[in-house]
Amino acid sequence: MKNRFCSLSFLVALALGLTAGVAPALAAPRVIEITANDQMKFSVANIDAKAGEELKVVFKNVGTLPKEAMGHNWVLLKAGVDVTAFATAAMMAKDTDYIPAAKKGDVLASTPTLGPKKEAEVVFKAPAAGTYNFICSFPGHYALMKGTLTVK
Ligand SMILES: [Cu+2]
Repeated sequence: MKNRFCSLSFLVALALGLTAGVAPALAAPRVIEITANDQMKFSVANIDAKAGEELKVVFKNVGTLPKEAMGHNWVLLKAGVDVTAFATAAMMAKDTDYIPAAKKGDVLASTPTLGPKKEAEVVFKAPAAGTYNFICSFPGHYALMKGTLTVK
């Protein structure tokens, strides 16, 4: 009797999981916390990952200056993207949250631009092996606010 109940519970859980289209709890994405501050610094300079691994970047602006003066986002670019060209175009892209519409295809993952004490998260799969740049594309920030995702 107990066994039957267990396998029934398992089937129900499985069905629920399939219906919801969610992965089992064991496959939850690995969380990477990154903060950004008024000194234009990310707390993380490099992220190591395995190809295909699910990652969740939890991004926090821990600064106090207003968003208009010191907003931050986290933008992961595809391999081979010219970071300077992207960031230069992003300066003019306030209306699209500093992701230039013409260069949307250069982006693997990104968060909205955050004001002080705000938080956002983005879930994505680590791409193929290689090195990928991430930046804050708020005007003038990318020179200091940059890092890499190293996928093996
Ligand atoms: Cu920034």
